[in-house]
Amino acid sequence: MAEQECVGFIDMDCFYVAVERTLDKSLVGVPCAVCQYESQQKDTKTVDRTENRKVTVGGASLIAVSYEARARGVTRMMNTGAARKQCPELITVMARIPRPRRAFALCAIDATHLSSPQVPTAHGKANMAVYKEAGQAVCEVLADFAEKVEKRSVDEVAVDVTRAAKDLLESTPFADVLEEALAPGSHQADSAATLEMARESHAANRKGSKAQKERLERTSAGGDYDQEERMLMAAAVVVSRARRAVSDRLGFSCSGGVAPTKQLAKLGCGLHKPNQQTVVLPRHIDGLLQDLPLDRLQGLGGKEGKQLISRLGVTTAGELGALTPDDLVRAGAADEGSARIYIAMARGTYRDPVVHRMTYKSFAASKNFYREALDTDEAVDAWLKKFSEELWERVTKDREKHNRAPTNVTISVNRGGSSVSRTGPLSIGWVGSAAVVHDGAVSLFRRYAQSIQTPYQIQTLGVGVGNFVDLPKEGKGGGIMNLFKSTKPASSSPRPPAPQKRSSGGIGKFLGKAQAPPPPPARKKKPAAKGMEAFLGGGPQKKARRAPAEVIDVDAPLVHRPANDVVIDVDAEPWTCSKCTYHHAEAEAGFLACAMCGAQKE
Ligand code: DCP
Repeated sequence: MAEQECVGFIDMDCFYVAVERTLDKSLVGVPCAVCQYESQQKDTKTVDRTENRKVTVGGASLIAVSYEARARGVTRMMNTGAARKQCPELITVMARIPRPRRAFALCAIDATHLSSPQVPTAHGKANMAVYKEAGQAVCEVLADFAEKVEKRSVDEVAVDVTRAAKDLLESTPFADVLEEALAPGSHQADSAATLEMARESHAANRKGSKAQKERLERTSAGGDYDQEERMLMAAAVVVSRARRAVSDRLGFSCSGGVAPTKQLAKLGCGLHKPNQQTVVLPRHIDGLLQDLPLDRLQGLGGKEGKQLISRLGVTTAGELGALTPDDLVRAGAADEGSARIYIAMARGTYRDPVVHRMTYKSFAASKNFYREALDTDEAVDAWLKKFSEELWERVTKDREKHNRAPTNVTISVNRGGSSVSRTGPLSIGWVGSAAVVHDGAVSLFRRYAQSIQTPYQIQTLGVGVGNFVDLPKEGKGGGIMNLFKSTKPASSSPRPPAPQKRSSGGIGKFLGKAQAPPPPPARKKKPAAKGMEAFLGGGPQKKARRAPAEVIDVDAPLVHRPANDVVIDVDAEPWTCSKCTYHHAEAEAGFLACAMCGAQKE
C-alpha cells in the first residue's frame, strides 16, 4: 500500500466573495461578485480593507461569483455590466478593475457610507493581502487534522490524512465511520450526480456552472469495504470534520475531495461544489475517468490538451488512458516524460505525494502597465522599489512566523512578447531591508537592460523572492557576525550575479518545476524502478529536492496564479484578442476575456 493512501483536497467556495462576506455581512446570502481592480489606476493611496468597495457599474470582469449569482446565470469573467443585466440585484465588490479612468457609480444600497469609490490598495497596487491571509488561516485550521498540509494556491490545499484516518478506524466502529462518511453532502464517485458533473468540461465548470449546487442526497458506496476503502471512508470523515472546522472557525465554506492520490482528490473536489465533498474509491476510478473531458486532467486545460485532441483524436480521459506513452510520442503529441504523466493521469495512477508546505514557496509582486509602459531606468527603479517594499513586508512577517528567509531575487519583465526573468542571489538572514531586495532587483535589471534599447516599453514588471532557507533560531536578533553576513546586498558583490534563465513550458509548468515529474506507477504497485526514476529525475517515494530558483507570480495583476510551484487552472499560453488585438502575455494568459475590450477569448 502506498505511504500516503488517504489524500484530501480542499477548495474554498467562491473564495474572494467569501472573504468579502466576512468583512461585510450584508453580502451574505445575496447574489454578489468580486470584480477586478483597475491596474492602471493612478491613485496610489493606501485604502483600508474595511472601506466599502461596492460599485454598481463598470466593465470590469468578475473574478469571483457567489453561488446565488451563479444560479442566476452570472459567470466568472463576465463584465459587470452584462452580469447586472443578467441579475439586476447583483452586488459587485471591487477588488480589481481592469479598465482605466472609468467613472464608478456607487451602489445605491450603501451609498451613504461611501465618500469615494476606492479600492484596497497598497504600494500603488491592488492589495490582495486580505485574501492571502484568509488562505493562510485555512491552512492553519487544516493542520489540526492532517499530518501534511500542502498549500497549492490562494484557496486550494492538499492534505495527507492517512494517519488521522487510521487513528479514527482504530478508535471507532466502522459502522459509525461509514454513517458519518455517507452523511448528506458527501458524495461517492459512482453516483449518478457525480458522473453527470464529471461529464462537464473544465472550461465550463471554471466559469461557474449553473449545475453546481448543493446536493444533499445520500449516495451510497454500496458493497463491502476492503481495508483500503475503509481507510478512505475514514479519511472522508476526517476531511468533513476539517471542513466543518474551517467553516466554524473562519466562516468560509469549502468543498473537498478524498482519494488515494492527490490528482484524484483534486478531481473529486471539483465535482460537487459548494460545501460538499466527493470520495473516490479505487473501484470507482475507471468509471469516473471514462467520460471525463480531457481538459479536466491537470495540465491539459490549454495548449497541451488541444494538441492531444488534434493529434490523437481523443477527447476523454478514458480514450487517452487506452493509449500508451509511445502512442503519444509517435504522434508528436508530447515528449516522453509528459506522455507518461498524461497516460498515468488518464488512468488514475499518477502519484504525486502531498508535501508539507503551509506557506508560499516564493513571494512576488508585479504590475501590468498596459499602454502606459515603463520606458526609463527611473520609472523601472521606482517600481522595483515599490515591489521590494511590498515584498519586504511579507518577508518580515513570514520570517517571524516560519523562521526562514529567501535566498534569491528574481525580476520578470514583459515587453509585449513572452516574459523574461532573471534570478540572482539575495542575502538577508535575520536582518536585511527592503533596500537589499531593491538593490538586488536593480542589479538584475541593469544587466538585463544591456540587451534592450530605450524606450524599454515594459508592459509588466515584477520582482519575486524565493528559495527560502531555514534560519538558525539563535541567529534571531543576532550578533555582529550575523548582522554582517546578513546585510550584504546582492548588488554589493564585486561582480553582479550571473542571470539565470528560467525554463518553462510543458507539463512541468503544471506539475511543479521544483520536482521533476515522477513516473506513473500502476495503482497499488511499488514506486518505479531506479532506472526509470533516474530518467525522470525523481520518484514518488523520493524526497523532494531543493527547489531551484523559482518564482511564481502570485500577485500577477488580473489573473489568478496559484501560489506555489503548481499552475493548476491557468492556460499558460499568451494570446491575442481577436477583436481589439491586445496581446495578453504570460501574466494574463489565464484571462477568459480580453482585459482591454472584454471580448471572450476564443
Ligand atoms: N481569482 C482571480 N483571478 C481569476 C480567477 C480567480 O483572482 N482569473 C481569484 C478569485 C477566486 C479565487 O482566486 O475567488 C479562487 O479561485 P477559484 O478558481 O478557486 O474560484 P472560486 O473560489 O471563486 O470559486 P469556486 O467555488 O468555483 O472554486
